[in-house]
Amino acid sequence: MGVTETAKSVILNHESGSSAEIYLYGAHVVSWKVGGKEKMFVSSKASLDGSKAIRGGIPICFPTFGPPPSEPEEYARLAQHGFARNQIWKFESTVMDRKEGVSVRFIAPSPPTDFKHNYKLSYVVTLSAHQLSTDVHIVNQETEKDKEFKFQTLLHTYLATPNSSKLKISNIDKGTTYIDKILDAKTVTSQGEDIIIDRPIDRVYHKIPSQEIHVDDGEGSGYKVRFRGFEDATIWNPTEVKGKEIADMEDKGWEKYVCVEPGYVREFKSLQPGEEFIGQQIITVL
Ligand code: TA6
Repeated sequence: MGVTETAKSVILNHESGSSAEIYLYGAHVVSWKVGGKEKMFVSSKASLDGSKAIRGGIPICFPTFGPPPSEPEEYARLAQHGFARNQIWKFESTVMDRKEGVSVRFIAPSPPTDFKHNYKLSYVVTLSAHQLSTDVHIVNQETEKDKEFKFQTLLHTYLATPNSSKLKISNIDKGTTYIDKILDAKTVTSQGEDIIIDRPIDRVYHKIPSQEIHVDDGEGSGYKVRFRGFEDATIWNPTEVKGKEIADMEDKGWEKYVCVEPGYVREFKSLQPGEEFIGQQIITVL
């Protein structure tokens, strides 16, 4: 069968030979292999014992992304990227297990007691021959009229690449604005140019019309990252300049990945009682 449960993770195996492993800690994809090759970068210095968020794979950011906002108070006291990546999720069910794909669903536990919102957060991971699809589902479970639930969410995907200095990231439409976190959060308008990693890159693009980003690894392969529901995307690679400051980043780890991170992060998404948000990321190996 294509789904194996262990004490700490769920492992998917597709008949094509592709596989994926998702830790219950953070519902965190820590491995995705296609043709025997690892497609997720995970730092060899990452903590895998649940003591801190895993450096690599696909961390889920929720209910905030980046440093918390200054208000309201219950959001202001959250840690960077929220708490979902540090929670122990529950493996709920196998959604399908056949030729078309192997798919499983996880449910997040209740929020910390001082974050008083009634929502349901679930995550569906689907593996097929050359594709990994990861969907975040958020439902506002309040019943009282007008009790909205606001959040940000993002999939902080570390795509493994052989040499980040050879990468070319493209297909971000001309005219899309981004916040350049390296340039003191300056807002810049994209000219549709390719992104190369020749210095630290940390950009939050707002509402990318194509909803599709291409990564050419410079060695004949790469990825297509499509997203639906999510509108924004961050592109991040710290290079040596900033990567050396990250305690759990392996030496030269920044040369082995680029983060392409679909999300809903430039604004807060608001859900009315009973409303659902679905954010989908579909990564295809090229
Ligand atoms: O998505 C990029 C980013 O927000 C960067 O600014 C950088 O700090 C990175 O995430 C890593 O965050 P982390 O909390 O996992 O160290």
